[in-house]
Amino acid sequence: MLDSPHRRFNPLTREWVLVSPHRARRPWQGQVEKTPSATLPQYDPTCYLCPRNERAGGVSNPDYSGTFVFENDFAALLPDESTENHASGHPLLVALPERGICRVVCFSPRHDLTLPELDIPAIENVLTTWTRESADLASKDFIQYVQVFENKGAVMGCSNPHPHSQLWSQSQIPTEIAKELAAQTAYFNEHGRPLLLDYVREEQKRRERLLVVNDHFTALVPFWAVWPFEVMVVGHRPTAALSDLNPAEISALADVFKQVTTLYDNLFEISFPYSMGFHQAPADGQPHPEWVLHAHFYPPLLRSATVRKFMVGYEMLAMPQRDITPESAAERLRALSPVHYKQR
Ligand code: H2U
Ligand code: ZN
Repeated sequence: MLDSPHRRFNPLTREWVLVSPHRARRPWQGQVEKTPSATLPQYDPTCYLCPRNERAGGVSNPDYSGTFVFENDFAALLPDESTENHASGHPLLVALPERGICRVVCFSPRHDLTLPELDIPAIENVLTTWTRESADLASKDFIQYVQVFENKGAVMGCSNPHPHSQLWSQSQIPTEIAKELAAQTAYFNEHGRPLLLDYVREEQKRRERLLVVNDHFTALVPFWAVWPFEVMVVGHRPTAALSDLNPAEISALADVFKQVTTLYDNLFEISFPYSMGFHQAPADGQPHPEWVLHAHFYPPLLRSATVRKFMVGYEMLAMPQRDITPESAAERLRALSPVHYKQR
């Protein structure tokens, strides 16, 4: 496809990304990441997420067998109403109170099993846990948005290798969601159809960025991807939240998650780091016909297990930039074995 420098438009956020396809060939003498230790024990007596162990706050985990949910002991948001006076006395100095609830979800008691290594029923169990917890948080009158996410790997700031994820819920709509809401609402008002359904239909015709397609979900490298091996998983019908999914859709989503994360691990034959999260519509009590539930995977690695893409100088100061095209990233991922390298 396009081989010379160009920019691409992200219609979900209405932002641009600079694409420099020729640039991945440049030499690298910079930082080399440590590869995560290949073998972890099934149980680690020093892990604060393993069953029966004590967490930092002094509470002990139960002897859990499926997923395990707890309130974050160091939560970024607190549910209590603030009694502080936030007025600064100047319109250029604005601070507002923010309330919320943060939870941690362990995928399973196994310290050593990441998403692609879990079987489909166990992944479905993770999905139904995220669904139940999201719905519970969304039902609180002061909550307007629930973010489900997983930081995986030390390079993404994950604090513990025991596979886990988080839910942060808050009283205002966060920045990324506000951008996606504005774009999807404007598109829906103009065309009468959800933006993401039109997008997925077009990608299914073109095929060059597709990774995995089943009856209910499509995984692809978005046309406007910023991260080298970024992936988006999109539903095939308008759904505002995880709780709108029926059992067949949950199974289909588990299948796509297993396949995508297996391809990821197979790319460099390591446990592939990323930040992943769902974008659900705001929990604001309004109908959201414009919204299509989707997940974003943002992995930092670029050309090997040890060389990452840095979003620095130009990206911090001007706009995001990528080195390989989304089409070549999709092609590389598609060419990999669907069987996890540890199971071969
Ligand atoms: P990350 O690895 O993605 O940072 O998630 C771990 C979370 O677990 C983190 O938000 C919480 C941290 O606050 N945590 C506890 O709630 N209890 C503990 O004993 C340690 C970590
Ligand atoms: Zn553990």
